Amino acid sequence: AFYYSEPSHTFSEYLLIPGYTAEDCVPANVSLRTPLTRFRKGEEPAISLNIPMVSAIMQSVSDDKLAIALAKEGGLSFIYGAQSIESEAAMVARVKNHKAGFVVSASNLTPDSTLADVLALKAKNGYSTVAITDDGTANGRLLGIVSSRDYRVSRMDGSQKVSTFMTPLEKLVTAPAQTTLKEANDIIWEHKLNSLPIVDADGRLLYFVFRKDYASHKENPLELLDDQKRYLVGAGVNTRDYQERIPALLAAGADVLCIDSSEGYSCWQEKTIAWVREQYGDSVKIGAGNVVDRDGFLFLAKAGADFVKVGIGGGSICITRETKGIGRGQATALIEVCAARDEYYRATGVYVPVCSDGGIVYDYHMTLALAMGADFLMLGRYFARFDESPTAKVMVNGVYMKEYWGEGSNRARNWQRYDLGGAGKLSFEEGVDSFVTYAGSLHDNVEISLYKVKSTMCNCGVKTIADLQKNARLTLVSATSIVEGGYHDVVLRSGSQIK
Ligand code: MZP
Repeated sequence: AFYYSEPSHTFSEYLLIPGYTAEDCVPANVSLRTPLTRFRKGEEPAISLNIPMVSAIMQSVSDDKLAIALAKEGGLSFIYGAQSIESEAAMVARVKNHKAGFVVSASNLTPDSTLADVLALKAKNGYSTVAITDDGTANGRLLGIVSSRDYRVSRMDGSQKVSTFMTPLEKLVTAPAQTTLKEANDIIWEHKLNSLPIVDADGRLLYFVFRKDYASHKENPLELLDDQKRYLVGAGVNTRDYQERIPALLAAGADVLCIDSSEGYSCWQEKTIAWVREQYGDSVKIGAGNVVDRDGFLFLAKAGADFVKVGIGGGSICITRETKGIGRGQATALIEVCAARDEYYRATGVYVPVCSDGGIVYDYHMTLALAMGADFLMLGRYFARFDESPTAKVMVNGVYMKEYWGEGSNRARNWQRYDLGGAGKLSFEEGVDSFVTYAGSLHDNVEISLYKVKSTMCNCGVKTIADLQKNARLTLVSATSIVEGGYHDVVLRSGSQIK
C-alpha cells in the first residue's frame, strides 16, 4: 500500500493572511464572475457565472423554485436527477420558461445611479438595454430606459413638448407616474403603441417608454429583455439511463449537465462523457466527478469533462467515510486537484474549472475554497435552509427547521449515484435524514455571504477570483489557535447571538 506522508486537512484548519489593500480595493469593485465550463487559452468559456455558487444535485435542495431564485443572483442550480426523466425535464422547462423580465437588469439601478453605473452593469451582463426603477426592481416605478444605441437616458423633463406626437392628444394613451415597469410593458403591447408617455397627476409629461423602431430606438427594450434573458439552469444525470435522460433534458432547455456520483474516477463516467461527445460534439456541456486527487482529475479532464467536482465524504449529511472508509479532507483534496488543473492547463492550453463540492459550513469557508483554487462551489446544506428549497419547514423544539436529507439516505434512495454496476438498488445507506436551521430567503443570505467573501478578498488585496487564486497566502492553524479564533475568555451577555 501507498501511505501519504501528510494528514489530509479541511477548511477550518486554514486561515488567510491579509495582503496590501489599495484604495480602490473595496467590495463594490470586486467581481465574482467565474468560468463554469472548459475553455482554451485566450478564449472565453461558453458558460460563466456571475457568482461562484451552484446548488447541490439533491432532492432536498435543487428544484425549479430554488433554481430560479439562485439564477436571479447570478448562480446556477443543478436540478436533481433522482426523479423520473419526465419530471426532471419539466423542472428544467419551468426554469427556462420563467420570464426573467427586468428584475435582473433593473437591480441596483435607482435614481441615484450614475451613467457610469448603468454602463458598468450593461457591460458586465451584456444587456443591450436596462431599465431604471425607483427601487431597483421590476415592481418599482419606472423612471427611465437606457438603450445601447446611444447610451442616452430617455427620461425627459417637463420642457419636452408633447407635440412631438402625431396622435391627437385626446386619443393619447398615457400612464400615471406610479406605473410599474411590467405594467408599462403590458400597456404598450395591449394598445400597440410606439411609445407610452408617463404623466403626473396634472397631466405633465415625465418621460416616455419607447417600443420598437420609435425615434432612435431600433430595438424594443422590453421585448428584447423578456426574449433573450432566460435563466441558466443545469441538470444532474447518472451513468445508467443517460441515453434517454440527456436528450429529454436538452430538449427542455438545460444549459449544462453534471454527472452525479459519489465517486467519479470510473469507467462509467468516461463512457457517459464519450457518448455525449459522439452524439453532440462539444456543443453539450457536461461536468463530472467527484474526485479527490490528481489522478482522478486528469482522468476526467482527458475524458472530456467540462468541469470537475471535488469532494468525497465531506458533505454535511454524508456518512460515506464511516460506512466505506473512503474520502479525503476537503481542503487537501481541493488543493491537489487545483494543482492538477493548472498542470493540465500548462500542458494543453485547456482550462477545466474545478468545483468544490460539500463541506462548506461557514461563509469564510467559501473564500478559503476559492483561494485554494476552486472556480465555484457546490452547496447543499447552505441552500436547504432557505424559503426556496423544496422541503418542509417544521418547528422542532421551538425553532424553525427545514428538512434536509442526503442522496444516499434511505429517504432519497438515489441508487444510481452510488451504483458500481450491480444491484440496481441502494444496498446500504451513505447519507442521513436530518434538519437544518431555517434561515430565511435565498437572496438575503446570498447577499450577506458574498459580501463577506468580497470583504475578505479586499483584505487580501484582490478584486477577482483569479487573483485570489494566484495571490492568496494560506496558513495551517494549530488546534490551540483555532480556539483563539472564536470568542474566548469572556462570558456572553444574555441575548447576544453568534451567527
Ligand atoms: P453540504 O453542502 O451539505 O455539506 O454537501 C452537499 C454535497 O454532499 C452534495 O453536493 C453531494 O456531493 C454530497 N452528498 C449528497 N448526498 C450525500 C449522501 O447522502 C452526499 N451521502 O454525500
